Amino acid sequence: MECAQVSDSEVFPVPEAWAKRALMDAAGFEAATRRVDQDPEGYWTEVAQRLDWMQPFTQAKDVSFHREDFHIRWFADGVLNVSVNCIDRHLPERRDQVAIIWESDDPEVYDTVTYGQLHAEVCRMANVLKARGVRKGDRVTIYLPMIPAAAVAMLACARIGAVHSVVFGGFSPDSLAGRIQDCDSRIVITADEGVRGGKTVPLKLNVDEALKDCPGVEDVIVVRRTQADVPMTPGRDAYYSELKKTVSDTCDPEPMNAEDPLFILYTSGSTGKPKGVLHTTGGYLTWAAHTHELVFDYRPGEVFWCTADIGWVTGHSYVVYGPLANAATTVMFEGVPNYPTASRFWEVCDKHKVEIFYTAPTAIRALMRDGDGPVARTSRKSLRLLGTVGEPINPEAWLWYHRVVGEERCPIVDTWWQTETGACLMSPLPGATPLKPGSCAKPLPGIMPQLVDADGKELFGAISGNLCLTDSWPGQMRTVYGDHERFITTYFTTYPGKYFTGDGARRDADGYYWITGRVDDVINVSGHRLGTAEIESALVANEHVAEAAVVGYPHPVKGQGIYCFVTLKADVAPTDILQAELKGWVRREIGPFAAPDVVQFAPGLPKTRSGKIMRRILRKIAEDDLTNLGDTSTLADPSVVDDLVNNRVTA
Ligand code: 6R9
Repeated sequence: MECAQVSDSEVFPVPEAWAKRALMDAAGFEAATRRVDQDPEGYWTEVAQRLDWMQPFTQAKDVSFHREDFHIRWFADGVLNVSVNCIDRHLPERRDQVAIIWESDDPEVYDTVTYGQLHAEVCRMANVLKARGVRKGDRVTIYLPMIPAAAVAMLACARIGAVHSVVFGGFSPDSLAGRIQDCDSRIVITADEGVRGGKTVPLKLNVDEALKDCPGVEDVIVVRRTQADVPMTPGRDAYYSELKKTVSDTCDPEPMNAEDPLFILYTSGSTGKPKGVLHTTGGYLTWAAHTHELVFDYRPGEVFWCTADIGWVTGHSYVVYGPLANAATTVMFEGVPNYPTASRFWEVCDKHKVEIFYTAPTAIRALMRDGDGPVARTSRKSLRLLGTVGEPINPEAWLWYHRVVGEERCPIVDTWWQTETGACLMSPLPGATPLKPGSCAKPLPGIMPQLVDADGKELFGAISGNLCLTDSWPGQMRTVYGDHERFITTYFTTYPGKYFTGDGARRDADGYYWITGRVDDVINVSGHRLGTAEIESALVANEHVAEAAVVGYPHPVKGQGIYCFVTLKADVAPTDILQAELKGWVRREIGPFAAPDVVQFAPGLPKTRSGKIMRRILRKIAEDDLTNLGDTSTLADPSVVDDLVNNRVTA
């Protein structure tokens, strides 16, 4: 039975001091969970009171996951503005409180932005956008490094009702172009260059390259970061530093309906090109702010640091929107964990007196390899709470994080969620939940997980299955931009009437959830989500490649590595040079974080007689689990498997 295995795991009780100080202790957690069950409308109405509404809503929840009557609406007739909730309403008491601490890549350089300054900056950027013709509902692409201007640009869009689409600065020109085209944005905000780990990233040059395929873009606003001399196209490109001189530092906020779009964020799925996940105004902000307070036991003014890039959903919800809605001091870090040394994270914690620190397991595993020394030589005494997100954390890394970084004093919240869910859905609460290393513990009040078998039948008790959610929450995505049908088919048809997460999970006898990873063709590389189909289509776009199949395999630092099986065109010789070339090719086509770890040339791929590639077999080979290849008798040509096994490449 499953449970035997689970009961071995060590349990870390809630520290007494935490139970006392917590906004929600164990009893409170139970009460909230019961309350939302008995009176959902009352519960959700109360949760949304944390925001300032220009016009109150009359109904909190209005949802059906059934195809005949499919709709997801929260607080639908309420009116509010996100930038007002993140800035203006804090001004009377906190004009001079630091909103953003910017820690640059260079450890000698940092800056702070107060709420008062943030207000003026956001208004200026909003006015610049308006002057360039941006109106409510228009899409604005943001391709910026981790500098305060990135948060300013997002909030400026929110102020005037424009819909932002932030594209991670690590994406290639091609990936950027695809995202600009898909949402048809006429304007791009970028920087001359980004800086990471002592190296520059040619953001403006990437934009120029991307725009060769985006004739619809009329305006490029360039924020100066390095002052590099970059080409400027007259009539199209302008420096923000010039534009902002011409506008006022006040800007009336646009009253937005709760269900008006706030942003689009592209994410990888199991098929086709990345999907534009659309989030709306009222529900998203309610959920980002509520979970930021609950999960991190957050009180206004505390110094909160989420290391994620704003190009990913974690950066949206826990660098910008959640913290700022809660009047936080949020740290924005431009650099990388190991530059200039493996002590960097902890030095930044000491320098800015960080109280709550939130990062990805891959960073922890990478730092763990350098041993305890780089951690031990810092103080970290300001730290009270640690968090992880993005992928399952292995118990070894969890224990190291707990013992070495947190000195057994700081609870760890392992937060499970997705781009689609807007913010956290399952996590321990530091004052309420005993911790089990590697488990994201329990659903937050109002979240209804269900495990189902392949046929969609509900599974009870301690068991593994496919993870669904049977009901909505305010921060749920509302559609795939431009393709509502794809939204419904992707998430609500595998198991009709339920949202399918794409994750597998195990529930133990205590009702704790353990995410086992994706059950679809999505892989998670260093916490970055990638579709194997995307990498395959990048590979087959190469002139030498006839066919490709990509799978993930366990990687000690990245979580998963990228293993590519590539069939070359008939007249192409399989050389080491070509192998390296193909890795570089994918890197350039998608972005550096998508570079394959392994390329194995395959004269043939294992296919069924109907031509379907049997990925199960390829996964086993990539994992080096050759004893257990399963039934290969249904293959069109079973001998291809022998060739693949004999020529397996070690990373
Ligand atoms: C927030 C974010 C979502 C996928 C998700 C799951 C994995 C995220 C996790 C986790 C185990 C956790 N994931 N958090 N797995 N434990 N605490 O990462 O969004 O980039 O959309 O990725 O990441 O597989 O389905 P996103």
